Amino acid sequence: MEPRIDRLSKQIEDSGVDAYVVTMSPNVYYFTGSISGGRLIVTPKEEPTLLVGRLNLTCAQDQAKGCGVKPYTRKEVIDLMVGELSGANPKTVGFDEISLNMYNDLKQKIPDVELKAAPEIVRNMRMVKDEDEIRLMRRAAELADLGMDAIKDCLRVGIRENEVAAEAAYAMRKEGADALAFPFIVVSGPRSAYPHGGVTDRKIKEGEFVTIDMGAGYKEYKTDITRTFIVGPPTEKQAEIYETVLSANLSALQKIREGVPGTEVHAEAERVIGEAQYGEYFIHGLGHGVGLEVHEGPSLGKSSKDILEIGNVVTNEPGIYIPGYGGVRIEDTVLVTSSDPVCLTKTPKDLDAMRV
Ligand SMILES: [Mn+2]
Repeated sequence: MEPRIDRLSKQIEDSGVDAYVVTMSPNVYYFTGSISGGRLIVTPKEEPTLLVGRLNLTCAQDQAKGCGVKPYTRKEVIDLMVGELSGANPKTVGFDEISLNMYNDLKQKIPDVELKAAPEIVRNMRMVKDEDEIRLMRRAAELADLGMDAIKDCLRVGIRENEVAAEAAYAMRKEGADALAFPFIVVSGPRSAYPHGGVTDRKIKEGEFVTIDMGAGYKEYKTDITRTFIVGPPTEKQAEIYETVLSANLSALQKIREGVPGTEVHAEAERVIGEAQYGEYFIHGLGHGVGLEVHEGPSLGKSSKDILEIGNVVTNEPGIYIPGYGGVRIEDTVLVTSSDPVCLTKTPKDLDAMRV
């Protein structure tokens, strides 16, 4: 397959910019294979150049493929960028992301050049995973499942949220995760109504919902999984809420197919939760792409403009959050294929499996 960096140079010409600067580390990795970060300057005709801080020079020289590598000091970096861009004599330069400082510094040197945020070029490329990426994401998902196994083993009355997080992190890292995909969320009791409630030292009590949202990182790729456990037998209301979220998850999963708009997948979950009279408590979009970052394209939500393609990897994470009471979210990382959607995360999610 054509190297990604070459595909980027070609796309530059089609997308109305004369040169492109990659500043986000995951994107630098995507195009060069280097974890060094830096600023990758890509023009349609010349060899791309990766400018890196001296701290990361050896790393970039060892890892970066398909580009030259040059070191910079903070004082030199703007001049070096301008120098690398000058060969293309650009009228417009696109960026995946540009800080206000970088914008102002560049504008002083090249006032007549338009500097344009053009994240969609890279976003659209990264949305469609190739076979190597899918292989790494499958492994990352297996590691997340091992983390969930560890959680199921340790979850009991009296354990603290932070201890639960520690057990899962240890299990995942010991089995080969090189990172956590993002900081843990372990929310118990009334805190389970906070979709992004972090972790505290709260002790878990009998009869509570405990929602754990976490993911493993494996060779730069991430996965995302959420399960809500119930400590002890569920009440009728807990069971009703849980089953509603599960139905929404399973129903939306069947919509995660090539050609389906992100809005439609979200709407399916919304329909199921709404019909159960919990619509007002489903307060976020259904899902997001996952890959080198835990939040990337495509999006599954009310304002999504994306249409699913084969090779997309997205989360499917409906939830119900009742203030003062608690909440449930069930999330898997799902691969869009030419036939049925495939959940990469495989931890069981039927109500019986969630009782600890
Ligand atoms: Mn998620």
